[in-house]
Amino acid sequence: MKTFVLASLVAFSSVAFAHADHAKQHGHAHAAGGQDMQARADQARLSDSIQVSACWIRSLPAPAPSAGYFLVTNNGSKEVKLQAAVSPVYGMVMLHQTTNHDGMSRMSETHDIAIPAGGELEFKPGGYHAMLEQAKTVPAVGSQVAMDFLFDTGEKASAQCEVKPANTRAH
Ligand SMILES: [Cu+2]
Repeated sequence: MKTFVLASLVAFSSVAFAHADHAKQHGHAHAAGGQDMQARADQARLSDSIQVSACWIRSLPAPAPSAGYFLVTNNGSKEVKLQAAVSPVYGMVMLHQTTNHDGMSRMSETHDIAIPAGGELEFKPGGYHAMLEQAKTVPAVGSQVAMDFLFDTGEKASAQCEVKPANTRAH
């Protein structure tokens, strides 16, 4: 697992730079996985009980990756785990978590993020997010990007994510 250490007060551009480094180091290995995930998403059944809503993307100019934020709602009677996300616009999507320790912000790849039965989990700046890399086209601010979310139940949820400018801090 790769982790990043960032001073919490660094400018936003430095955060973008760290992401770009990450893409350079790991882009190839994850790209094949991205295609597999897309195939899995195409075949997965749309869930009746899991929804993804309020999805938006903080769009950064390439080669820096963009970040996706959204709300996962689990109306089912069992805990579910989010395993992966895919989008036709990005060659690679990873699930990341940002944590803070002693004034340092770290970002690491994460898997199997649990959403409790009857509960919800918000992916938001400073916490969980989807890291969107290898943009095939640069989506215009204000446009919508489709994303599919894969769960350990074998089901998926779909969302349309609004593209917002790089300086967007929250919803
Ligand atoms: Cu990230």
